[in-house]
Amino acid sequence: MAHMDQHSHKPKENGAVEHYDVVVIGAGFGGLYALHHLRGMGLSVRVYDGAAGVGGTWWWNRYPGARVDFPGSPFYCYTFSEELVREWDWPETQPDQPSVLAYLEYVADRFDLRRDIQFETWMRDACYDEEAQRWRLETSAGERISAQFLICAVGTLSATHKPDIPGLDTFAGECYHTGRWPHEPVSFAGKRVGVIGTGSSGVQSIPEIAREAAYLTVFQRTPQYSIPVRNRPMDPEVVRQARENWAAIRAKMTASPLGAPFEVSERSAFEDTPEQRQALYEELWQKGGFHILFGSYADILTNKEANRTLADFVRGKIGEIVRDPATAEKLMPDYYLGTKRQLLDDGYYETFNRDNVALVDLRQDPIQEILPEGVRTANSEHLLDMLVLATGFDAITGALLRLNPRGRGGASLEEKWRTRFDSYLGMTVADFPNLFMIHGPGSPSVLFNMPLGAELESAWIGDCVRYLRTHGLGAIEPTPDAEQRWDREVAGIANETLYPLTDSWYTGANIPGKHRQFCVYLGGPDYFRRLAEVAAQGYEGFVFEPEYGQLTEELAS
Ligand code: N01
Repeated sequence: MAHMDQHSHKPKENGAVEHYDVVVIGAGFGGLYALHHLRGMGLSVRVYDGAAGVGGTWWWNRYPGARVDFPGSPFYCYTFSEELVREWDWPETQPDQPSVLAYLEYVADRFDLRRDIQFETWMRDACYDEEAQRWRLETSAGERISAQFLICAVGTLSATHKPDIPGLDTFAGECYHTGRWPHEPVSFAGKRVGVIGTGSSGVQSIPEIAREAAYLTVFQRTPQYSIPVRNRPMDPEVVRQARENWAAIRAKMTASPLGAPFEVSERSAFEDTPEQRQALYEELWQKGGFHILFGSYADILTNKEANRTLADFVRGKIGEIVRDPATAEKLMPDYYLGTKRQLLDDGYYETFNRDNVALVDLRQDPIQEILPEGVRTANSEHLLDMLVLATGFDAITGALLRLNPRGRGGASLEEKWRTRFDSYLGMTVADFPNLFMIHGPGSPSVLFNMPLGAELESAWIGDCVRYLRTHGLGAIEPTPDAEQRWDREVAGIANETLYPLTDSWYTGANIPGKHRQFCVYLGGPDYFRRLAEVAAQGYEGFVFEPEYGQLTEELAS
C-alpha cells in the first residue's frame, strides 16, 4: 500500500493511532473536493478509498458505453477554479468514462491531492468516541485512525446490487457487474452475451455489446423511456464563452433547478394545442438530452395528464424506431415518464433491429434460475458465454449502510435507519456527532449537478467546522426534531411531483426489503439557500458541545 512520506501525519509504523482533523471516505468528485477545500483551511485531512485510484463512481463504472448522461460539458465538472476551466479541454458534450476519469486524475495532480489519499483501503469500522469527541476508525489493513470530523463521500451509486437469482453463482461463463467492471479489456467477440437490467448502465452498454457480440440477449424487467443523448464534439464557441464568463455561468448553474445552465420551461403542457406540443416534443427530441423533459413544459413531472402527453410521444418514437411490433410493444413503458432516472442513449432502441439481438420480457417470461450454461426463463433456455449484470445499486443510502458507522452509545446507522432514512439537511444525522455526508439522503444529490453540489456541500461543511473552532465547540449534531422537520420538507416537495408514484432506486424500491422513502431533495437551488439560512441562524436545528475532548489512553498511544 502506497503511503505518502511527505505528509506530516504519515501513518505510524508501530500500529499506533494516526490523528487527523478530518477523515474523508471516498475519492470521487465529492471526496476530492472536500480534501481540497478543508486542507485549504489549514486542517489536516486524510482520504481513504477502496479503489486503486481517484474517481469513485468513475473509477468503478468502466463498462462499454459509460458516459455522462447529465447536461454535459463544460458543466459536469468542478466549477470552483477558473484556471481549471481554462486548462481542461472536454472533447465531447457527453464525455465518456475514460475522459471523466482522466479529468479527475488531472485534478488530483493539479491540486496535489494524492499525497493525502490512501488507496486500496476500505474503512472497516467507524465509531464515535464521546469522551474524546472524535471518530475512531479502522481500515481494512488494520490501521487505527482518529479524526474529529468524519466526512462520508461514499457515493450515491457505489454499493452494487447483485440480484438474488437462484443459481447465479453457478454460472460457468464470464460474469460482470457494470458497477465493478474489470480493468482489463473485455472482449465480446464471438460470444453469446446476456445482459440483465435496462437502467442507465444497461441502456448505455447494450448498443456497444451488440456491435461486437455474436449474439446478445437482453433480459428486461421494466421497459424504459430513453431519449437520444446526441453526443457531439464540443463547440469551440461554447467553450470560449464559458471560459470568458465562468463566474456568471457558475452563478447561473448554482441558481438553476438542475445545477446546469439549462433552459427550464415555466409553461403548462396545456397552454399549447396537441399539434403545438407534438411539434415542440419533436424539436426537443431532435435536440436530444434532458431538454425534452425539463425544457418542454413545467408540469411534466407534476401533472399526470401532462406527463402522459410526453410519454405517448416517446412510446410513439419507440414504435417508429423498432421494426418488429411485438418487440416495440415490450419496450414501451407504462409508468410516468421521468420518474425513474431519465435515460439518455445512443442508439438503444435501434439496437433491437439487429439480427443478433433478442429481447426477453421478464414480466411475461420470468427468470427461473441461472444455470452453468445460461439463463432459464419460464418459457425458454438461453445459452450464454457471458452474463452482464446491469442491475444497479443500493442507491443513496447503500454505501453509508455498508460502512455502518456507530454513533452515540454505540448505536449503528443501520439501527437508526431501520424504518426511516432520517437526516438533517441530507448531511447530518442525530446521534452521530461530527459526521457529515456528501450527497446523503435528503440532499439534492443525483438530481442536481453532482460535482457542483459536492462543492457547495463541502463549503458548508468547511464553514461549519470553522464555526466550531472559533466558538470553542467540540461537537455538533442535529436534533431529532430538526430531522423530523427536514424529513417532512423533503417529502412535502416530493409529494407535489409524480416521482414517489413509481418504483425506482430513488424510492429504494429496487432493493428487496429496503423501506420505501423518496430520498432526494427536489427543491434544487432552494437547498443551498436553506443551508445558508441554517448557518446564518447560528446552525439552527443543531446542538453543540463545548470542546472538552480528551484523548483516551488508547487513542493517545
Ligand atoms: O441501475 P438501475 P443502473 N431481475 O437501477 C434491473 C447512474 N448511472 O446501474 O427497473 C431482473 O437504473 C432493473 O429492473 P427494474 C444513473 O443515475 C449514471 O442502470 O427494477 N432485472 C433495472 O432495469 C442511473 O440511474 C451513468 O424492474 C433486475 C436494472 O436492473 C443509476 O446510476 C451511467 C433485477 C437496474 O437499473 C443506476 O443505473 C450509469 C432482477 N433481479 C448509471 N434487479 C452515467 O452516465 C434489477 N434489475 C453518469
